Amino acid sequence: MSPRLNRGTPEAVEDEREQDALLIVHLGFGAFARAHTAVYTEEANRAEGGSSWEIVAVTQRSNTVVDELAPQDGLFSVLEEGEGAADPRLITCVREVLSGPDRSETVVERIADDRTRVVALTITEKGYRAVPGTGRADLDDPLVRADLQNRAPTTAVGQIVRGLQRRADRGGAPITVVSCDNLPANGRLTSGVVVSFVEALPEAERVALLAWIEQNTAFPNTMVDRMVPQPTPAVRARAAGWLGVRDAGAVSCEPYRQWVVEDAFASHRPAWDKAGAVFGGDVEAWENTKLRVLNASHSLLAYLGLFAGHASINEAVADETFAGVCRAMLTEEVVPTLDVPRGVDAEDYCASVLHRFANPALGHTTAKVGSDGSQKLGPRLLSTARLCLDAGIEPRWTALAVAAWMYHVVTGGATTEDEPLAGRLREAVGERSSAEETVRALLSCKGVFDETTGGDPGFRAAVTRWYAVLCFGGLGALREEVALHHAAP
Ligand code: CS2
Repeated sequence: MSPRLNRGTPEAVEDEREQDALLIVHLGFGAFARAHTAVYTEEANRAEGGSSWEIVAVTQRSNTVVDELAPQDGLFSVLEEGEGAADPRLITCVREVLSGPDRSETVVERIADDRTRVVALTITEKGYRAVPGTGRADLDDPLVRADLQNRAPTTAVGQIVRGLQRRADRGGAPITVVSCDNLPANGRLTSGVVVSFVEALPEAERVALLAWIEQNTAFPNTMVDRMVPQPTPAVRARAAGWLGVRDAGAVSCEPYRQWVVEDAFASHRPAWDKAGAVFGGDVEAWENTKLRVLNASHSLLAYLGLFAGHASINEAVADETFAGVCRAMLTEEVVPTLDVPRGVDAEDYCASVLHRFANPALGHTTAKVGSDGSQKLGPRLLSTARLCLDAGIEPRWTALAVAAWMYHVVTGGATTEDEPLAGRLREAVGERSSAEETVRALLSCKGVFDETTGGDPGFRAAVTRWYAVLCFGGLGALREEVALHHAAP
């Protein structure tokens, strides 16, 4: 077997560990973090003329990333794929890789460490363990409950709070918690989850900590964008070809990347702006636009693609019926109810997103984008449904996306591996056989649908019509039905 990438291999940039480097503790260091946030940090360091920021990479549940990166001293390569791709690059700013579940005490200690000025999060929607629609931690979640008692916490919120608590006890420097997940107002959500967790602690711990957090911790909202598929053996083979050594941590991504960050930091931050991040932009409008255009279309194409047997997003968007559905959803339902950021042309933005989806080299799978649907539907699609219903627009295409998700759930696509509410959804559906009963049961699932949207008779009727076509008509019938709707005024 060929040798493995590490800081001793000649291909790696040999640089001394900086004694005075500041730290970013990154919770959830999966493929996205490696191809997005770490790339910005690497470039920011370079722009500043040295490695002034180092990342402590923490995994959430599995140890795969530790196994990939720890033997390589945190080094890995990032390979852009498709039109406009830059040369591969080696990322050198990760200096420690920790298993969150196994090394929770160290994680807490790193967050408390005075050199740490940023905690970054890419923990996915479900990692926040929030009660949907409330912005507060789910205190009924067994792991959250355990962490309220626990000094060696396993949840992200538990790790952050225990780290801040230790930091406060030591009178540490202010710190910023930067959420990089696809959720509206992700900073506000993180702050709500952290504060509600602290509020549930015993009074002796609670009062001083709340005051410290209020004065010393910032939670800026951010919008992150870059399509990063699950790394495959082919990606690792390409990296090895480039490096001449094995790289188990290599990731691939599209050339495009964007990061809009609210300029509200409590203390130092990396010069991410020098790597292209935009500070103080129209963050809220960007978050909503990206979620309701890009992520919504992504989910729509994923579920329609899974239905039709398309393995990747680029295959799904090459299917004219589905591309047409996507364009119709954007033009008829999303854009009329969306406030785009200043200076952005909505049509151009939508077209650029569909162009990015068509990247044939990316291999972004419909299964991956379709995972965790119960967590993604709300911010991506149901917001549009609600706004359309309020504006008197029938959200027929958004309803098709929801129906296709339901089909995916009912036909067994949503396993416990890739859907946190799999058990609850299965239970809700039970033995029901009619389209109407099934749709009604799923629309009543709290944690996915709120009462106003899930309980709206017009929305239910639209979802039921599509669901029946998917279940009892098949692909041909779906294509015909879509054509009829396109022809309808
Ligand atoms: C995708 C996102 O997996 C998914 O749900 O929609 O990860 C998407 O690729 C990114 O948000 C693009 O920025």
